[in-house]
Amino acid sequence: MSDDEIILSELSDDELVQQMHDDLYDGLKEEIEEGTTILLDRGWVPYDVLTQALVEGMRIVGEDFRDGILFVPEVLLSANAMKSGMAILRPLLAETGAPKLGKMVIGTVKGDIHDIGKNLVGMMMEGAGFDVIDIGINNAVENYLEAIDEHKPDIVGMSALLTTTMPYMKVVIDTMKEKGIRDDHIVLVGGAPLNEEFGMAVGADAYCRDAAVAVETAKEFMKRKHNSMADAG
Ligand code: B1M
Repeated sequence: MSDDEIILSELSDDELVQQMHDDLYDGLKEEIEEGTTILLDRGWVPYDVLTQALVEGMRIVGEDFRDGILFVPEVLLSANAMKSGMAILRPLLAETGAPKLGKMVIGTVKGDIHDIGKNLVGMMMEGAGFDVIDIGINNAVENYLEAIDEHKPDIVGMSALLTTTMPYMKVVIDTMKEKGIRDDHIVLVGGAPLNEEFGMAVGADAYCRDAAVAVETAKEFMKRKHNSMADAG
């Protein structure tokens, strides 16, 4: 061991979180796993580890990617490190024993391979009591239709991280309309380049800024759905 090697377990919480931002930036998978475990052992709730250590670290990576300081291969390493931290948190976030609230099919749209945000939304939805069917990345409309047909979800979720792929959400929603199934499902959309106005313009039920908002929005729409079913009955 070199003299200047950092022992993660000897850092204070604040120092460790800062170090995890650096380690995520450097794509250090094992260090991210270790940091995640240390914070949990210190009594941090999984959601705080996720948002303060991992998501914030990825935000910093995103800035330097945008500014041309980091490039795809480096960002891929950061993404892999982030995913390994998320893998530790997933069972903790997903198995809360919450009563079943409904079913969601979620996927990233055609042309887009970003999946960290989608995975995070899926994890948080599971934790809130939704069954989540994740159809992965780069989904053509046919994939959504097949999954809808097979799983009969209450909610269809779409993710897009690129300005070039987000318009594809409209293709999916328009096709659902053509097939006469649009109103059978709650359609939620999300991803960094989207906003409320875009969500409305493509015909979604709601735009969700982040995973926590996705959970709250899904719960709210499920409540409305149950109320309208009760009124109809
Ligand atoms: Co990409 N990339 N990338 N990238 N990448 C962005 C999106 C970019 C903003 C970076 C930048 O320039 N600042 C930029 C897009 C610019 C634009 O379109 N305006 C960009 C680009 C340009 C590209 C490539 C074109 C680069 C190239 O090849 N030259 C290429 C495209 C590949 C493709 O998809 N066809 C590309 C590739 C990659 C990697 C493969 C290296 C990697 C992806 C790895 C992976 O996902 N497995 C990657 C990454 C990691 C990023 C950044 C840095 C981080 C994205 C991320 O994971 N964020 C990103 C920069 C940024 O977003 N600021 C960037 C963390 C995650 C937790 O946040 O995904 O926003 P996010 O999810 C949030 C919310 O948005 C929301 O909730 C989530 C959690 O709170 N949400 C939903 C997301 N989906 C939802 C769905 C819902 C609800 C809420 O459904 C109901």
